[in-house]
Amino acid sequence: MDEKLVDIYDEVLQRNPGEQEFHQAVQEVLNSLGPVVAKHPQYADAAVFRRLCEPERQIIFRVPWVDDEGQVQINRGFRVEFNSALGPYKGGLRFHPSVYLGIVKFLGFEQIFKNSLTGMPIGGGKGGSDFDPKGRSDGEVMRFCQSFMTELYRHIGEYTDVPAGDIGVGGREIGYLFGQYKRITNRYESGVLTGKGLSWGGSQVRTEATGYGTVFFVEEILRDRKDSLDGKRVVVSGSGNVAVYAIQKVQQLGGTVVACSDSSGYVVDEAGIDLALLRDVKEVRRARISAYAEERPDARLVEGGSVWDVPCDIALPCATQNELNGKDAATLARNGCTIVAEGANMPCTPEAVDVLAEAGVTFAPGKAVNAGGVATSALEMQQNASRDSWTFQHTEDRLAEIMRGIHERCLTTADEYGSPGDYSAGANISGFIRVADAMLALGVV
Ligand code: NDP
Ligand code: 2IT
Repeated sequence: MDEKLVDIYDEVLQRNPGEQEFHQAVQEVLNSLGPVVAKHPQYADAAVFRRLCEPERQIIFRVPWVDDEGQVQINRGFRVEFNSALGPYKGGLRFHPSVYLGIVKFLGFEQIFKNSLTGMPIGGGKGGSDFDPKGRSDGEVMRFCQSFMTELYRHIGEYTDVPAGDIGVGGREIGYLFGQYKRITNRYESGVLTGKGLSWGGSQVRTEATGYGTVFFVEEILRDRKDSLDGKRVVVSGSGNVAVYAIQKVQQLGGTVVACSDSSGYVVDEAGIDLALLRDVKEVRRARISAYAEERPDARLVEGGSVWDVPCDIALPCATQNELNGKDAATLARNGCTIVAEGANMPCTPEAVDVLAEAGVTFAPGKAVNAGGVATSALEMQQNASRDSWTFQHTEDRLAEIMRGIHERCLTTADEYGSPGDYSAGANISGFIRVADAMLALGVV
């Protein structure tokens, strides 16, 4: 890491004790920015690096609600409004028992650079709660969402902060959140949340966007090698929103997804994942991945172990942070995998990234690969602002064009700053420069 940046990183460690994921995300970005410090002293002079590491605003609140047994439950809610130089804060809400300030800050920090990289007018933020939706009834989820929004509503708005989904937050939760926002404010302010349903202000393709965008990015990597997805063996981790639509797009483009997972284990299905069955198990029944194996005689369920043990040409981690470690990376490389593209946020550990680089496996980071989700959220905001709605085809074409642009920007910037072919350097530097220039223009605020 550049000398000037080492001091900043040390300060981040001191000021944010115990927030391991946040430290990891900051370190990864600062590691890439050495050539920028050398080339553009104006950023350090205006303390842009230090300002970027300190969220503009952090909100932590109590979320009380009553469960189906009549018991009062207490969760903790978060919204970290990280940087608004490029537009209103934008980023998802995560409901998962592991959520604490360090996870929300890592995600909010990543979101600044990801959103910048899309070229769209959106700042970076993230929120969520340690609420665990697993095993909760619709009524419990609704009451939780209503209580969460009863505090959050005062901090958000179409020109202020625009949340969306993430782990544990999909169409059902966005519906309950929007309903409560509308009730409290007495405003049908469509642009306050994205990921809405199609009949009440949502955009075509938003549901599919992160998974589709991930695969569009991989297609671009392959196109550069004069190759395509046709006939490729792909392993996807997770079986949630991002995973399901990544699987669908790989299949549409002629690849075969031979394995996917959830937190209880993974399934191997050499004939290719049956997407209709997977969606029924995960989206309709909200069941465990074992239910898939029970209904597909040729599929094999593995509980424990790592989905990355399954040999593949392309690996798409689409579940959660730090789910692919150095050992997994070595296994993938040994089995002939040539591309690891992050559908999730920071799923590869730093050791995994190093191992992949040494083995010559192409690594594409989440802030570039999964940016199609938030980019399509920005398209949803555009449609809401103009009270328009576009067709599926038009919106998917826009998404594909945005992903091509991000891929191109990563490679051009990596070249320009002396790391040809390094997608991480390209994404971090390109994302940084756009937001840093805006911060310089807006003064010390
Ligand atoms: P979902 O809640 O729809 O699915 C999450 C999937 O990951 C589930 O299969 C879940 O398994 C698994 N998972 C979650 N946490 C863990 C864990 N701690 N250990 C093992 N498996 C886990 O979330 P999304 O698909 O929306 O999000 C997946 C990833 O993609 C996240 O990193 C998210 O930040 C990122 N992302 C999402 C975007 C979006 O538009 N939704 C946009 C950009 C990035 P189980 O059901 O067993 O918990
Ligand atoms: O990590 C992400 O980019 C998301 N969860 C999507 C954010 C959004 O505002 O659509």
